[in-house]
Amino acid sequence: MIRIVHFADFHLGTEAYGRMDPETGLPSRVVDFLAALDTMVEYALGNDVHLVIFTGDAYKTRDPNPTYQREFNTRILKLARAGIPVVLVVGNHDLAPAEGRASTLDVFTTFSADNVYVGRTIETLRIDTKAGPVQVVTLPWVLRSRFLTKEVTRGKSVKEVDEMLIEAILRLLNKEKQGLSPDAPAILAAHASIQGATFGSERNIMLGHDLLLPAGDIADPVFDYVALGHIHKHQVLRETPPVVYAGSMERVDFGEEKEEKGFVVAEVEKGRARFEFHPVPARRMVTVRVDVKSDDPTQEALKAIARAKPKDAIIRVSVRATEDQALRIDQKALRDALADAFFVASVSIDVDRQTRTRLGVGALEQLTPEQILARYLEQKGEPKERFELLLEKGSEILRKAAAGQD
Ligand SMILES: [Mn+2]
Repeated sequence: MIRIVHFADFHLGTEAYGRMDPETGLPSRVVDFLAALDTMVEYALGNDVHLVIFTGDAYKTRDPNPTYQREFNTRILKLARAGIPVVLVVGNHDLAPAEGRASTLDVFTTFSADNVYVGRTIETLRIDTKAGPVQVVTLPWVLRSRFLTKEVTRGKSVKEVDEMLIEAILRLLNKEKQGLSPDAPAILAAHASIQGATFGSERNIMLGHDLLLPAGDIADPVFDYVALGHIHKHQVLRETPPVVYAGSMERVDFGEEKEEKGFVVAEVEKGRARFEFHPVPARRMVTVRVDVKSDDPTQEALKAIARAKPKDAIIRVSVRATEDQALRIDQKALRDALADAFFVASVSIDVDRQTRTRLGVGALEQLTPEQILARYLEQKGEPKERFELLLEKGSEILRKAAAGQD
């Protein structure tokens, strides 16, 4: 039996909702992310783990600064030097945008780091672990331009191009499947969207133009475990073989506030696998919404804030009130109640839309992009139905943009 730690979507360099940490000189959110990574590394070192698989998106950007690279790479090397092979699958955030340029993970290949494998093409890695050999088929994020030439796609619709691309990927994947040996467990490690997966609570799969790979080809019984990355919400798509999104280890935005964060531990042998989700103590993100009903709006808001347990959380507060109520809200009392929060993302007081005015609190930068969009649409005097539609569609695009197309 081979014990595997599977984690994904690390997105180091996510700095939003934090400050500079004076002790480390790093953004405080980066400190959070590294703590989550340390939890995983310590688990792997202390629990006889034989293989670590990372299914993509190490950094927030494709050109992370040297400090972030040092922090991530040091931890990967710590595992490798302890005799635990590490497979790193290239995600869309890791990928160099142009042919010939290096991905953020290529450094391990450049220095031929022992025990570190970078999956940047569809290929099969044969790795000897302390518990025996294992085969890992890697399926990194696929760039259209690497598979299909302009001549081939000319005049084709988006849907047709997608179909051609899926066909090309599956053809390569099938070749790898056919080359697998029946003697060792086989794992598929992919960074992709798979049909049937659900995005986070606030995300909508239809808007994103992600290539959707058919679940049937991915959940092939030729594999004993399928490790997935790309979608930040941890989820299990199939039980046999297990097809698992590890999910991200820290919250990237408020869209992930209700998701549990962590990594997966799988015990895999030929023909069977058991797995378990291991939560990490990720930073809480909380949205407090208060729809004022009484004539003591401050008390009402304070109660709601207390219920949300702001201590050490990233918190945003949105109070909806009539113009009258809004004027009576003691904003200082609200701020005081949030004093021990990790970070206050916003405190906004929205005057009920029917009055067609909106009372902003503080500077524009304290509003969410959605709130700013709502203001803009209101000022334009959009009719109600159109307003709602534009706000909904606009918000979706904003969330997509904020999450960096992942
Ligand atoms: Mn991704």
